[in-house]
Amino acid sequence: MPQAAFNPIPPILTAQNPNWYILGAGAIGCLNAGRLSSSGCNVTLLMRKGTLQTSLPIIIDRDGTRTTQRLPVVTPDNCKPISHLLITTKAYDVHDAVASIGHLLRKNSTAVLMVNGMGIAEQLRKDWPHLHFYLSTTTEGAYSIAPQHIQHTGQGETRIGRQGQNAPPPWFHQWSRAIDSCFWDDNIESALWAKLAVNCVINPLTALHNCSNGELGQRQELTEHVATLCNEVSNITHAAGFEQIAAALPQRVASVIAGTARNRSSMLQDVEGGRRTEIDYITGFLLRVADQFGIDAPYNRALIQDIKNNAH
Ligand code: KPL
Repeated sequence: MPQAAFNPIPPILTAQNPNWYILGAGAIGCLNAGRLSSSGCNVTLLMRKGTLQTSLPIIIDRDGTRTTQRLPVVTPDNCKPISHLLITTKAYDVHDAVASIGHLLRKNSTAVLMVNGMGIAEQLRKDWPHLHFYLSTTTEGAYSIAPQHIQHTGQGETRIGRQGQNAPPPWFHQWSRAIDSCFWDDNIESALWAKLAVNCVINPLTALHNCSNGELGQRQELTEHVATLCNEVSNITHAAGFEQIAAALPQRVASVIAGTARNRSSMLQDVEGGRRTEIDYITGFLLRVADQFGIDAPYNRALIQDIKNNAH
């Protein structure tokens, strides 16, 4: 495979170009660590206590080309104070992972949360009220082949925002240069909900029926499940105040199914890999909102139970 190697000279730290610590070196963490680093950002991987390596190669395969970059590694025991953090762990690991580095975070440290599902930011804001949290959602296609070795399967879009902040912070300029299709979104809650609604339909169905995203649009018994689920998710979405997202949901789901037809959803990959799924932060979050509005959601309730019975 053709190789492209990057060995950037460490850049000077400024408010526009701070040192980014990556918490969660899975597919999305490595993809963004690699891109930020190759565009000249200082990037350090934050690994678990006990990690002995002081640097690790990040390998990204894309369209038959391999890019390898060696990035510095620190652990919570030997890390300097953190001013800028990117969180890319599994949803259910976020809280403990942040707690493990809590002593390194400073008043007003910046943390970008790029995690599947919803409901995590509220908890983080409660427990670390002094941090500046930014929320992010991405449609990048990437999966891990081995630790820190990822396959980048599809160019997606990354949106970042912070409630009540219209203009991006100084560091965002560097991100928009480093990451293709990376946008500042002054309505990030809507972007997160739009992604959540799609994930509520595609992820549990593909995980339960062990099928690719595309099969949801092809097999008749599955297209019926998709329609029923879209209807229920759309009602809850409407009640939560996202009327446009609710109205467009069936078309949006159909277009994601077509656009990612050969993908296996992240939830199906978790089930196949014997890992815990993120269902509590996807369907589970949706059901908590349904309860607030007194909406019956029998189909979603059955799905979450099936996933927990069969896959956890
Ligand atoms: O986000 C996804 C996921 O798998 O988690 C979709 C959009 C369904 C693509 O597979």
